[in-house]
Amino acid sequence: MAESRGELRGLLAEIGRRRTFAIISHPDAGKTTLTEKLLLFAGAVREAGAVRARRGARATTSDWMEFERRRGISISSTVLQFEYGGAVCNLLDTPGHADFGEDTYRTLCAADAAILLLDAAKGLEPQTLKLFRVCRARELPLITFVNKLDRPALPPLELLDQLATRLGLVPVPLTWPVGDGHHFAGAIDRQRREFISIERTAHAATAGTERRYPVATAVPPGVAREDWRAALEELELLDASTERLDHARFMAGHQMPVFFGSALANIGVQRTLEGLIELAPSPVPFAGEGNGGLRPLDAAFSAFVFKIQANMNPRHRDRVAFLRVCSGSVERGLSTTVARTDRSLQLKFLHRAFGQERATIERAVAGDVVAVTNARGLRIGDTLYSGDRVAFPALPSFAPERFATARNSDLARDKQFRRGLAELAAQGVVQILLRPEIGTREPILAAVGELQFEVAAFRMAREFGCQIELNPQAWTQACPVDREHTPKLQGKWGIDLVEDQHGHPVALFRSERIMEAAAQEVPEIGLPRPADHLGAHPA
Ligand SMILES: Nc1nc2c(ncn2[C@@H]2O[C@H](COP(=O)(O)OP(=O)(O)OP(=O)(O)O)[C@@H](O)[C@H]2O)c(=O)[nH]1
Ligand SMILES: [Mg+2]
Repeated sequence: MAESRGELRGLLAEIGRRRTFAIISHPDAGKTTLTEKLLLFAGAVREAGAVRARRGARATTSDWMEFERRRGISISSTVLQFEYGGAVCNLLDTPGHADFGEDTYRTLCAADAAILLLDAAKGLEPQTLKLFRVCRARELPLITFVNKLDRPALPPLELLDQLATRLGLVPVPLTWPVGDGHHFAGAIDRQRREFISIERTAHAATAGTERRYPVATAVPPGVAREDWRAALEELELLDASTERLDHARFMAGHQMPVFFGSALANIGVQRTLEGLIELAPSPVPFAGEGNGGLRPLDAAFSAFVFKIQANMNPRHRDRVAFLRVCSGSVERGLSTTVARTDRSLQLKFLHRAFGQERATIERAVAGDVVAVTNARGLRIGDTLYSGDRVAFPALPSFAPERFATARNSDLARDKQFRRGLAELAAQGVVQILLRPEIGTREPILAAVGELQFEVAAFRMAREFGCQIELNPQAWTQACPVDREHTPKLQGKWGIDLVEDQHGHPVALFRSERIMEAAAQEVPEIGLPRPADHLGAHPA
């Protein structure tokens, strides 16, 4: 607890500078590219990398894993902390692919706001809509960035209409694009009535200087006359028909500010960065589990683990737990309690994360994401606190739908095989299920999507030197069961009983129909109804 009134004020002022937001969307809309460009314009990187880097050129900061760089997709969320304009930003780049949805959902639990990305040619895509619903359930304020206007795009008014009708909230464009495709030169800042363009740089790898032209003057350089005329007409229409941005309505999720641009071409990035700092909320109190109520921001330290990653950097082959600080502050060496085990844990080293890199820090406050190293006993979802006890609600977990047995091709590497799989399971890459009669010899990998298996096999080879052979299995559903009820399922309906990595019983079913039949006949086992079965959602 902050001791004096002055310290308390200082702590709250520090917390007030935090902006912690996640970038979410359907795969490929440009989250990682926008992340990289936000870093570039904030001065956190000098040169922007590309998702598919040219030979010898930089790759992006957030897609740092080898698998990501090879495939040009994000498979895991990344934490990037940087300062800009007096604010301390904790930016969370998330994977768009549904197979990694669990990671994205967990990461959203650590954010105070989200940037929803749209591909201007595609509009609202299914995965974006799904993630939008998750944000709504968590009451996260949303900011939209319409990306890829350097390509032929849907008419911006149509995009706004999609947002309004399909999301059911009021989009408030703060900028407006002029032209699209090759003609896209910049966007109009509606508040300041200025057209903003950006100086071109080689491969848009460095941040060019922004140029602003009052809308009232002649057609700005580089803009086609007809595009300018069309944009001004649309602007007039917008002025007459759209609401003004109201901070309270934005925070309550009724309004959504919208920016337009091209992350790849650097267009609109600077204005979006400024908008984010201005609009994104500073941290608000998190609710504890049960009747715990809200944990005030100035209460003693509390945090939860939303991500675990090992072997991040060849220089630091260790295990990192990422904590979202929810209240108070944490100084290096602080003694905390892990709510799940009631054990104490001293936070000997604190780090600020920047993609694969990290730097030691002495202190972090509510809103920050900190990386803690070698915290062996920590699990995803764990709460850490000092002072009054608190436990934050469980993080969402998805029921796996795909299963494969894993075999180690090189029996001499059995230790690495077991250690590697346990480590990947702890990181949430896949779940590991064990058949008690076979033990760890041929574990079952369980996942939401096929890509998770590929990542697991790739990382087993790279990080643990184990070539694994995966054989798909016919189960389609898995469900945790209390041990006392397992006899009621034993030998029935072709159910297989296995154990998860913590030794808890799990029932495996060969079809959803069988699972429903079992749930009807033995209701006390508490199998999920089909509706729950899509995966838990954050409270
Ligand atoms: N033309 C154009 N291409 C873009 C733009 N932004 C991103 N891209 C390209 O779109 C592809 C996907 O970009 P990413 O940044 O990896 O997209 P993402 O949303 O992070 O993808 P996942 O994390 O895999 O879901 C890459 O080839 C980018 O170069 C843009 O503004 N214009
Ligand atoms: Mg990405």
